[in-house]
Amino acid sequence: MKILISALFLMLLLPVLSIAQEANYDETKVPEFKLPDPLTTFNGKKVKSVKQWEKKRRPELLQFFTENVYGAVPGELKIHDINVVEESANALNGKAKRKQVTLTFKKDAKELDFTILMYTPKTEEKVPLFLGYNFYGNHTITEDVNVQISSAWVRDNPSFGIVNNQLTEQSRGVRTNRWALEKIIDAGYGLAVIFYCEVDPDKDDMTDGVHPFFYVDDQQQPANNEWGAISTWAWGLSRALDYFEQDADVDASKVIVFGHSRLGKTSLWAGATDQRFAGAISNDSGCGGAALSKRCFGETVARINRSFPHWFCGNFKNYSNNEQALLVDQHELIALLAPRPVYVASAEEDRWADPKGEFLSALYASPVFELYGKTGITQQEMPEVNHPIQSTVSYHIRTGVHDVTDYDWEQYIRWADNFIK
Ligand code: GTR
Repeated sequence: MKILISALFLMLLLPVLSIAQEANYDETKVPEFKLPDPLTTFNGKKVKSVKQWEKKRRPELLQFFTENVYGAVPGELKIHDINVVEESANALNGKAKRKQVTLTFKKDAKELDFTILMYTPKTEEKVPLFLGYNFYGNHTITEDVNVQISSAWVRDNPSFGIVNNQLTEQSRGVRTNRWALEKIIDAGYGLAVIFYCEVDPDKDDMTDGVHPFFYVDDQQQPANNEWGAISTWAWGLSRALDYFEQDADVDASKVIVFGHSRLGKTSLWAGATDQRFAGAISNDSGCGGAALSKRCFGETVARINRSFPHWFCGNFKNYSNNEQALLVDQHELIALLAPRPVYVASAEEDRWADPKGEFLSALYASPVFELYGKTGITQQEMPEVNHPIQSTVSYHIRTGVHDVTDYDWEQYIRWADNFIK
């Protein structure tokens, strides 16, 4: 009887134990792993020139990430309508111009639109611009009452006044702390933001957002190699860039794609898939973003696939508890940005995102940047906290938690001044 009870107890406990194993915080439990060399092709040939990288290695890496990690965009969908819904030459106490631009997409009876909120410095010249998604609607990044409240689905957050998946006036300005808007404008940059759920709601439902635009017959979800949510969000950023190419205020050759956390995974993938982006910033992007998967530290592939089954493509599930079988790791995602500047940032207390794994990714991506004559990360050891390393590949770890702070933005601006502006 005793044995039976213990066996039963163990059976009940097993799922809990395996969940615990999916998040490791012990450096001694990091498995031995061999990272693929970004400059050796899948069939073992050394890449010695930019030409070999661009003709052979880059395409095969991009294809692997596309088919096995984020998923392919199944077709083309161009902007159908551009509608400037509101603008002002005198926003932010006379400091900036503001524009709210809705992009509409149509196919058969389907229609989708999302709105870009942009602030640009008051100048006649076209300006470089940071572009990024926000988590709770454009009106949350500023107290500016002229910013419209989105009606898209959003996860409830009663402390922000988000109830029944609807945004309300109460959520205005609740995320100003994450967007150093005045600093950005004062430094001569524009800032453009989009509410990510307008492109694809962040839930495990592949019948909403932009996904169904490409379904054939009664298809309900993407094929295993087709796009998860991160790919749809990256797609949306590229469509915003299509728009900037015709906007009089923006220098479309100097658009830096920025993102925090899941949206940092997205900014890296957007930068990798769309070489028009001048640079990319990953703020605390962690697993499936800048952090190496094979270290299995903090959040793991198994854990992220279980908590967020809709973020990656179906094929990525093959690597849950099987990271060592991946033919790539995330340093090669960063390498896909080369030779464009890329910034990887971590936070000391954000162990879930594995700061060390994020640093190592930036370090091991660097040889590809060096092939182009650019400077990557040249030191093997992580820098001290609040001591950024800035070059074409940049990295910092700051004090504090998983968040975006003024400190982060100050570093991004300084880096953009030197490597993009
Ligand atoms: C967490 C997730 C992380 C990160 C974060 C976020 O729950 O495990 O990978 O993406 O969410 O986006 O806020």
